[in-house]
Amino acid sequence: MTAAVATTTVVIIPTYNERDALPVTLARLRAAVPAADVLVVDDDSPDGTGELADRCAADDVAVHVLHRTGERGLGRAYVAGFRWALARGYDVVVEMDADGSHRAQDLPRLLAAVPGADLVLGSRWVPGGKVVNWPRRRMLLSRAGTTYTRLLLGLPLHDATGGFRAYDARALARLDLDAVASRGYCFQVDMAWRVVRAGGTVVEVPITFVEREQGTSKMSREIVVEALARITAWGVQHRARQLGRGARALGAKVRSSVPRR
Ligand SMILES: Nc1nc2c(ncn2[C@@H]2O[C@H](COP(=O)(O)OP(=O)(O)OP(=O)(O)O)[C@@H](O)[C@H]2O)c(=O)[nH]1
Ligand SMILES: [Mg+2]
Repeated sequence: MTAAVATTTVVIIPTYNERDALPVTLARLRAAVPAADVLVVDDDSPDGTGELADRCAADDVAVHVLHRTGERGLGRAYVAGFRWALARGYDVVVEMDADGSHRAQDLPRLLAAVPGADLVLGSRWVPGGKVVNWPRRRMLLSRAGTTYTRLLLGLPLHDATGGFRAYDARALARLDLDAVASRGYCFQVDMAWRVVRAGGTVVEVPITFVEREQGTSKMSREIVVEALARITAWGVQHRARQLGRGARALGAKVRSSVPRR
């Protein structure tokens, strides 16, 4: 009889000025999924979140901290975290916000869906999914972002912008992380789009998303503008490729209909 090999999981939490929220999130996460390790990726937060994370790591061997200096941005922070996780051989890599919006108690359901999926998305916009205390403006932005993404990229997902997700590390390792240029929240669309284009399986699991109770949002006009510009550019490239393929197929048909001499 061969012994079952335990799956190893790391939850990556990017932080920028999350001093009040981080300890609560870590405590809830460690209670809900004690077997998972945690990697906090802090971008030199002026409020001391990085030092606080170091103190949490000193008290708990499952908690690790990656300090990035001189650069900011959710996308690059996650890519640095992914590289850290892949270098250490974790089987499953989770993305989770520090601000309490992603509930640790939903994580076991996400992890349960990983076998057989390359990416499991925690989804607000599938039956059973919910949003609590979100201003109407944010709700509209999220719905509009997902609809735009579906239309332009043909991405068959209900919540492509969400940041509570679990990757099979093998699928993550197959992606060219150097090519990921997205900085803000379009990073989430970018990654889902890459998994789908690589032929990967994406599964959506309903989650309850709770508006942050502490700290301040990093959502800005720049982040929205970047998302619009990048998703539009990807969409145009995608549709041009589809047209090119259609034209080539038509060419083939036309050629094949010409009688051979
Ligand atoms: N390392 C790092 N983390 C970031 C950066 N920007 C945001 N984060 C973290 O990414 C997570 C999501 O950021 P939020 O500000 O909550 O963005 P949001 O969820 O779209 O906005 P809210 O609805 O206001 O919460 C949080 O844990 C942030 O601390 C960044 O530049 N670097
Ligand atoms: Mg948030």
